[in-house]
Amino acid sequence: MAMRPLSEMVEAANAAAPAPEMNIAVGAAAPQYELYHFALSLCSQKVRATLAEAGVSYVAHDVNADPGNYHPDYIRLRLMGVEGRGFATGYTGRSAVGTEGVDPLVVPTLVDLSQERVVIDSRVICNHIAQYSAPHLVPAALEAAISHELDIIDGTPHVAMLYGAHPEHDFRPERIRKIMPGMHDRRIEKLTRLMSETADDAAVAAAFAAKIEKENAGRGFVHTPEAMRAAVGEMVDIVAALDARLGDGRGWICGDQFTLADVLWAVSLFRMKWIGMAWLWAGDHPLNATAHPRVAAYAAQLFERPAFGESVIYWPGVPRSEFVAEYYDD
Ligand SMILES: N[C@@H](CCC(=O)N[C@@H](CS)C(=O)NCC(=O)O)C(=O)O
Repeated sequence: MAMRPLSEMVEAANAAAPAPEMNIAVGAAAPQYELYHFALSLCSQKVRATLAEAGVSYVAHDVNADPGNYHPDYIRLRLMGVEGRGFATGYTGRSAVGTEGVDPLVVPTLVDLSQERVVIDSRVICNHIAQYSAPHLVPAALEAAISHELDIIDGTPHVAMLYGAHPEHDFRPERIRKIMPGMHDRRIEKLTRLMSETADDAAVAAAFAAKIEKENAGRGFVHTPEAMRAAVGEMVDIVAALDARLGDGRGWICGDQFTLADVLWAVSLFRMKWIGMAWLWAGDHPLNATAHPRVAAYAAQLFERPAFGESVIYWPGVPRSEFVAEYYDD
């Protein structure tokens, strides 16, 4: 089959956005990128925060108003960014492409309009933005240190924290505790229906099949108490180790310069707070007794950044949780 031009595929994906009233043009200049994202998605937040720190103009399309509800035109566009990497079919509670594979039915997806290129995976996307729009976020001398931090952030089991409960202490926001039971089953049902409707496109059908396999594995993971306990234990260790690295009095995580690693730590730490895990650094909790004041101070400094506020905390459609109520007046 002849390849359609990218501009046509972008147009089709844009027309398929389920909530066009949530399309947002950011910045006054001509857009450099089109971003397909979801307000609450952690990986989307990483990209929006990087774009905000880079100060570039782009158009954001919220494609995932109803998780599991992916339009074939969005999937076709995303598949152009896969570049031979294998699909993720297992589940470890994290979403790093490097270790898990590519999930063809997720956000974020970035289109670089001048390069006519589709870029997927938040880590690759953020590096792409920094390389072409904000080189100060990845200074050459700090490249290895930044990459090490990105490995840690990407390997943090945030997905497990959202979809699964610790068997003894479900610390998550009330609304999350209410909606998550049965979520994997509902998604599998919806995905199976969508797959049957797109059986004539083998590439899209293969994407649905991989996603269904991954959702099945996810259901198994969150219902395995030892897996959930271990994932929470990993979170505790990650924050303790972050506190230790901050121990030499450095201003930012890679030294005295604010970098991409700080942008992404901001998103990761805010998610921990949002989900009800600020005790990871406050301590005095049945799952973590130890306070980590350096992480507390680092997080506070990151959350105050205007670019972070506009792209994450106050981005339209980001639901509030009782654990971040202090950021909102009403
Ligand atoms: N490694 C990918 C992972 C993407 C990913 O897992 N996205 C999640 C949100 S952070 C998602 O879209 N979940 C919704 C779904 O599975 O339908 C990235 O960083 O972009």
